[in-house]
Amino acid sequence: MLDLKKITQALGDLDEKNLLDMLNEFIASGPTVEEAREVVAACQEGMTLVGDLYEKGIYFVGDLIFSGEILTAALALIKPVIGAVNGPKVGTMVIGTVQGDLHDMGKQIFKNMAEAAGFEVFDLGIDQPVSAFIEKVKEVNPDVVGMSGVLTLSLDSMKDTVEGLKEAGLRDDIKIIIGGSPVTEAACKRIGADAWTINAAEGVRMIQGWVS
Ligand code: B12
Repeated sequence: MLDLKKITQALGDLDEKNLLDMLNEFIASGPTVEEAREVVAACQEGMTLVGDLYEKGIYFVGDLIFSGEILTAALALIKPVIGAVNGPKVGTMVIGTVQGDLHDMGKQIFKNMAEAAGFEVFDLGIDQPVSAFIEKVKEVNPDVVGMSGVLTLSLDSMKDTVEGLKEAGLRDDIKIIIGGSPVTEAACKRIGADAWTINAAEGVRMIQGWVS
C-alpha cells in the first residue's frame, strides 16, 4: 500500500511528476476500492495544504489553478478503480456547484463515488443558477439533489436554490444534500437542506440510506 502522507505532501508541493508516478505504481498494484478511496482522501488533504500556503501568501492563484489540474489528473487515474463497482441503478441525482462558485473538484469526487455506488448522476457543472437546478429537477425527477460549494458566499446561493425549489413546488419530492468545506450543521439548518457533509464517502452513505 502507498504511503498516504507522501501523496498528500506531493500534492501540497505541487510535485505533479512524483504524485502521478506514485499513483501509476499504485494502480498497477491492483488496489481495492477502499484503498483507492483512501488515496482520494489523501489528495484532498494535499489540497488543504495548497489552500493553507495560498492563505499564507506563499502560493498564488496560478498555483491554485495548477493544483486543480494536478488533482484532475490524479482523479482520472484513480477513477477506474473506484468506478469498478458496477451494479444496478439505485437512484438518480442532480448535482451542481452553486451560483458564483467555480470550484468543482469536490463535486467531481462526490459524483464519481455516487456513480460508483450505482447512482445515475446529472451533473449541471459549476456556477449554476437556481433556475438550472429547477429545470433539471423538473426534467429528470431525481431522488436527490446535491449542491457543492467551497466559498463562504456559496452558502447563500445554496439557500437561494432550496428556496427556489420550494417556490417551484419541487422541494417535498426530493432529498437535498450539501457539501464543500464551509458547510456545517448550522449552515445546513439555515439553508434548509436535509443533510450535509465535508466527506464524499460519508455523503454517498447518506444518499444510499435515502434510496434503500
Ligand atoms: C483548487 C482551488 C481553486 C481552483 C479551483 C479549480 C477547480 N476546478 O475546482 C481555482 C484556481 C479556480 C480557484 C479559484 C478561486 N478560489 Co479557490 N481554492 C482552491 C483550493 C486550493 C482547493 C479546493 C479543492 O478543490 N479542495 C479539494 C476538494 C476535494 O475538497 P472539497 O471541495 O471540500 O470537497 C470535498 C468535500 O467537501 C465533499 N464535497 C464537496 N462538494 C460536495 C457536494 C456534495 C453534495 C457532497 C455530499 C459532498 C461534497 O467531497 C469532497 C471530497 O470529500 C481551496 C483551498 C482549500 N483548502 O479548499 C481554495 C479556496 C476554496 N479558494 C478560495 C478563493 C478565495 C478563491 C478565489 C476567490 C481566488 C481569487 N482571488 O480569484 C477564486 C474564486 C473563484 C470562484 N468564483 O469560485 C478560498 C475560499 C475562501 C472562502 N472562505 O470563501 C479557498 C478556501 C482558499 C483560501 N484558503 O483562501 N480556487
